[in-house]
Amino acid sequence: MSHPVTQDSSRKLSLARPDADLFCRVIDNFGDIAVCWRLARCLARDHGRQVRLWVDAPEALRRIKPHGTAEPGIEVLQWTDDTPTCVPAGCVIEAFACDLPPAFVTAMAAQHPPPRWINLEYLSAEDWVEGCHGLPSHDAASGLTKHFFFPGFTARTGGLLRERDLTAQRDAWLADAAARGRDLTRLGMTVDTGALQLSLFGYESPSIATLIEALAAHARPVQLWVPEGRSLSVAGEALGRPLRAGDVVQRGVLALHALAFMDQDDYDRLLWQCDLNIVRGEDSFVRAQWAARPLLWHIYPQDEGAHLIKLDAFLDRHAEGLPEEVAARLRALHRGWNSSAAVSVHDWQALLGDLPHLASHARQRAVALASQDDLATQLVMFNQPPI
Ligand code: TRH
Repeated sequence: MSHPVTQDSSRKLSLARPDADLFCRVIDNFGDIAVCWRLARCLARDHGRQVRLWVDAPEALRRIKPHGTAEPGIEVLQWTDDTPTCVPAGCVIEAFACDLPPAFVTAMAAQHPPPRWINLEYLSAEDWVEGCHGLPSHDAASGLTKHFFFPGFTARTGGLLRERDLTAQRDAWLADAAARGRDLTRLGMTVDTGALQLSLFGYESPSIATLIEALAAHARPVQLWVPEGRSLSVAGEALGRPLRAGDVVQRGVLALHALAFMDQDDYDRLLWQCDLNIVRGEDSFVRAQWAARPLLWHIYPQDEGAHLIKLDAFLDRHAEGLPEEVAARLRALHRGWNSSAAVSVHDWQALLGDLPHLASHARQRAVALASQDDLATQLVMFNQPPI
């Protein structure tokens, strides 16, 4: 059932009529395909569904799954202009309003009954999401109805992507020192157990320079793990030398380790073992919450500062229950990190001082979020009869 992504438009489809067709257009970076791949895998692994995943830029998928995408129940196909005509699945998911191929929509309209057409939206913690989740929208051209499916943080949204065994896997890994040691060595990490552990996966930010300065002067040793990418380039500029995977740079008590970009599942392990994770976009942001560790979110920047409204909406929910002054500092730090001005060394030091509060808070938040149905489960049930 599983096939590597192919560039060949003459490929044969191996799933006769799967349960879901999932279309993904990669806008930039990895988030679009990261979310779609994870959803496909949850549908296949946790719900036994068969999924055809159509992606226009398979190279992005290869970056997060460098060892391939062989997975029972999932067929990954390149979405090209000459997408073959095939019988659409009972559920067709258009990720992030990516516009389905017109010929495919025509094929959907020819089905009786037509497939359930889902528009999977980006994640937001804003209040309006509850009112829009599940709403139908009439497609005049085809006469079909599509439904908006909004991920979210509350019971009246589509929930968050979470594998059924994720918490158990995380806790087992953390409890098994030998497995942990093996995995971390495999990732090129030599962990100093006495050192504060941080990971950094964001976009460009001038605050990376002040973060390095604050960590270098911390009261105890620090290891900062930075996978290849945009933040690593900025860290290199701050340190006055280009950084490549495998490089280690010492500044005061800080050891900055440049890591090779890793498999998506390995990235989870990096998050699990850190005391603070700086994450970005959508998928790493959600994974940091399932890691149940303090996080700092580099939100994907949008025109006219629209992302700052989303950032505030998340912080309103996330900071609930934190002591007022810790919440205020966390909010100010997020604002600073997501602006073009640098966070001060003093503010970074305050964050490090707040870590014990933030750590127990992150554990409570993860438990509360995990009590809601996950996104794939909700999607299966959203279809009546369930897909
Ligand atoms: O890559 P992102 O910035 O993705 C995006 C896109 O820009 C997208 O267009 C936008 O809509 C969306 O954000 C909001 O960040 P994200 O979502 O965190 O995706 C990164 C994925 O890469 C995530 O699944 C984790 C994974 N990853 C690895 O697989 N290996 C690694 O080494 C690292 C650091 C990350």
